[in-house]
Amino acid sequence: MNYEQIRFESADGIARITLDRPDRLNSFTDQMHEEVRDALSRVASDGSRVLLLTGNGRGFCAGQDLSDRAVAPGAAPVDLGRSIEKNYRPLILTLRNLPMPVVCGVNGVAAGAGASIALACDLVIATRSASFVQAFARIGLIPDAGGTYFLPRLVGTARAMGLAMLADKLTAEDAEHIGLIWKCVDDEAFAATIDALLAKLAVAPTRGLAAIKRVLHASSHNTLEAQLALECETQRELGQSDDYREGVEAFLAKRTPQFSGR
Ligand code: T3D
Repeated sequence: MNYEQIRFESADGIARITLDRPDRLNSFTDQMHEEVRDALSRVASDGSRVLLLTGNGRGFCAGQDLSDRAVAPGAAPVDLGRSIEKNYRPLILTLRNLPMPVVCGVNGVAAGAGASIALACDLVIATRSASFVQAFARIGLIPDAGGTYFLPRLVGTARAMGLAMLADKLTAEDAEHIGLIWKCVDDEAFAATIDALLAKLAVAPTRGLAAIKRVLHASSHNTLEAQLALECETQRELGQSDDYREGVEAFLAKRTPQFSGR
């Protein structure tokens, strides 16, 4: 597929998807969804060991492209459920289920479903000038694309309620302070920080990282007993991996491990 609204690169175990409609703050159209879907299916099978999702220009993503919607007074109502079912739900589930770390590089404002998509990723790094806006309430909607799931789990119900109902801009610094994201870094350091992180993750024990992702996410709905059982089962499985053997051998030999990701 030829991409017109995103850019996709994959090399040395690192895949990068860049949303590329800067004049519309990278808001999502049907076409962009299709292109991202296609790129994600390539990431799943091209040997990538880490994925970066980021945006081009001064925004990360402003959610759904609202100019795509015919919502003039008197017009037939739009079925937003259809758009969510077709586009946003599979996107969020794919990001969550990819067996590798997904890094979100929030290069600017993340609004509406754009904010939810960022929160669906595993490590969110934002520029200091970036911001997060739960813009949904401004147009009479609820946080979708997983927003109502991620927000209370990341920052608690009180903060989730305030962010969702007031729809105020949250600075990247405040997002880091309240635990909504992993880190915010100076704008000038953003590209280098992301590159270093991707390089580190691309040679890490990928199978182990995928398991960390799966098991940590499972903890949000498991009992302690079920979680302990899952840890036991997962550790048993990882104990059979090449990377575990290599990690232990390298530790004992006092050398740097060479993880294959298997
Ligand atoms: O609909 C469905 O399919 C269901 C799913 C819904 C999921 C959703 O995401 S609903 C929420 C949709 N998103 C929003 O409501 C956010 C709308 N945008 C904003 O509130 C603001 O643009 C921002 C807070 C993100 C940034 O503000 P600011 O002042 O930095 O930029 P701006 O001037 O508003 O935007 C720059 C341009 O991008 C501007 O176009 P112009 O005037 O230069 O020609 C603006 O219209 C355009 N733009 C920004 N967001 C969108 C957009 N165009 C279309 N759709 C957008 N979402």
